[in-house]
Amino acid sequence: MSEPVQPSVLVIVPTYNEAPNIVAVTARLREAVPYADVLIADDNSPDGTGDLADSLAASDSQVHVMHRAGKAGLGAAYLAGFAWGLDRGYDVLVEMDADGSHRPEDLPRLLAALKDNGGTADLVLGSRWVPGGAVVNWPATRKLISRGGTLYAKLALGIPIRDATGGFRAFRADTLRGLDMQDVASQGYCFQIDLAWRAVQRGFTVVEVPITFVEREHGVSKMSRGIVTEALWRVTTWGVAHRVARLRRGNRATPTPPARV
Ligand SMILES: Nc1nc2c(ncn2[C@@H]2O[C@H](COP(=O)(O)OP(=O)(O)OP(=O)(O)O)[C@@H](O)[C@H]2O)c(=O)[nH]1
Ligand SMILES: [Mg+2]
Repeated sequence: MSEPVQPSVLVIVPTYNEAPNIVAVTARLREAVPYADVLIADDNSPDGTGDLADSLAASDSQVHVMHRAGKAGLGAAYLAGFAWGLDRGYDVLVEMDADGSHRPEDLPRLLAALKDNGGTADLVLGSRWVPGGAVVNWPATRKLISRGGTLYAKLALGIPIRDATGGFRAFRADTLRGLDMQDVASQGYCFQIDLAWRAVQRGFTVVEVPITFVEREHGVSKMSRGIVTEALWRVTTWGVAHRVARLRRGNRATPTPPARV
């Protein structure tokens, strides 16, 4: 029997002011999964991240750089990165932060869970909140926001996912094509919830693989109150719309049962 063909993988790393991190994280990534290509999607970082990315690309043909005009949010950078990768025919597209929170050394386990590699998943989520998952160096408030955010998404949308806001993920190209992303407007954490929710709604198999998330050591977080508010607002809106649609469908399909006394 012939050996299975290795899928082509593109790891998209969005950056905004990640000069202290981008060189080391790219080196770790190239070592952890040497056959994967890397696309650094930089939003014209004032700290020179884009120049560092260019120098990495100059010495490594598997590293690519997308220079974007200015800070437009994580979601927009990923959408542009996905389009770049799908145009070039990659089989698998990966999301990974540049700040070291997502350990490149965990990526082989994420990739192994995909259908392309004999696993079952159309989409793999690196998960902090499944057995074996962990968070290192997070204050209690961050844990609360992350767990609370996922719990809220679970209750509002009914998605069976333990870590809906994480951003270390591997998508099959077919999965991404099936998500109808042209109307995705979400930006921060909400972008991650949005994509996971679309995948579940469309019947894709979503698998969570435990990861250890390490709080950034260098640089500044882009987390803001606005990002949390956006997630709360959008998830609530989707949850209400989803329930209304279900009620309408239910009312059409089955007659109302007689009231029990
Ligand atoms: N291209 C681009 N990348 C961004 C933007 N905002 C954040 N990023 C990148 O997205 C990744 C995640 O952002 P972080 O600032 O680490 O946000 P976070 O992980 O939610 O927050 P921390 O846990 O505090 O690090 C990092 O690689 C950032 O550089 C943006 O507007 N444009
Ligand atoms: Mg981070």
